[in-house]
Amino acid sequence: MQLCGFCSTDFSCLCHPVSCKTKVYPDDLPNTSIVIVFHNEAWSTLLRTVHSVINRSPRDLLVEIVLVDDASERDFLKLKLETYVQTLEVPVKILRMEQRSGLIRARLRGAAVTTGQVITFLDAHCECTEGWLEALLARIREDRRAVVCPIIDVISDETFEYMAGSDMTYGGFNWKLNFRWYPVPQREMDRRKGDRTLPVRTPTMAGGLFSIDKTYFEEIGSYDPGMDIWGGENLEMSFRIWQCGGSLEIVTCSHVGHVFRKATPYSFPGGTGQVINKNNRRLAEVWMDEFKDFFYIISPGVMRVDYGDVSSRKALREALKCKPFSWYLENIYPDSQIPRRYYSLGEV
Ligand code: LR7
Ligand code: MN
Repeated sequence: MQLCGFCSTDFSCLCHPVSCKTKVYPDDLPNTSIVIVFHNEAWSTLLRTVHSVINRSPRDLLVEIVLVDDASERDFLKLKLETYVQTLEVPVKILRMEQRSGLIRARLRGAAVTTGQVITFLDAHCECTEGWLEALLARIREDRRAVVCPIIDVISDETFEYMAGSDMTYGGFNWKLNFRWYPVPQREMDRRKGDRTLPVRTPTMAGGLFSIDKTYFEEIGSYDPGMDIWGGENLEMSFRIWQCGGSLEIVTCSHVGHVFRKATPYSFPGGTGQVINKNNRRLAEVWMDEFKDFFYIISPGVMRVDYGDVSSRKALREALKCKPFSWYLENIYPDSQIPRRYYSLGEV
């Protein structure tokens, strides 16, 4: 049952399943560092993110906030930002990439300096709600190999108003390797015996907002540092977590808002298509086995893109003794549009 209380300014009264509000979490939750990477972010949205983290997280669970500036060109993100964060009651570290590297390598840099037990990644234009953090950390306390995402609520990019997201969608992808939201299938409702406060096992994540045990993040191969700028890292990590023995979940009692923008506000050095295709090829080559052919047939142009050297990622897969992609499709994403068994590919 859902209870959608009346509310005006207090974000704790979003549309939660009733028992999220009455949940009691253990006293000994792991603590976390927050990593936020940004390139040319607006002052207001960046600070809305930082202040909501500080105001809506229990102080003892919050070790620090790590801001990684991916070579922004806006003046106010330099000295002005450094001076401002010194006034905050939580330690804030600011790191600067020497050159534009993209969100993947910027997150790796941020993660490397964290000292918390858990790393929590956020985009630079978010708003955390009351209780967001406890729910995520409690699940990691139960199982350090659970990688957990909040429900992502929608912040309008025109009015900046806050709208609750749904607990009935989860992450998938299509043959072009685009991340997409799909309805949570019946099997997942059955597994949770109708209790919508239990985490939803999701085949993929959107990528920007999640918590992961720090040592597990390192063990499971953090990120592919060969990926540039934007895109693909979310599917790469999703496949890797599932295929290598972890689980990826949406914790429905945790809500974080995100500004969904209609257009990308920054440039893609090298060209948007080129960058995304390269990242996608890297993940297809390493994780998708023969199923990569579906991607190549749907997007033949991708074959011309040079994806560099993936031997160290293949070695990682070997070392972690990860399962094949067919296992993932059968067990984690049986509702995928990709046929799990086929005789031949191509046109008749
Ligand atoms: O070159 C760059 N350097 C950066 O530091 C490009 C981006 N960034 C920063 C940027 O300032 C932002 O803070 O990286 C963060 C993410 O970039 P966005 O906000 O432009 O990405 P997005 O919200 O459009 O895209 C989603 O998919 C991305 C794929 O690479 C990342 O995983 C994003 O984190 C991810 N965002 C979310 O999951 C929020 C929910 C959106 C959905 C669905
Ligand atoms: Mn974003």
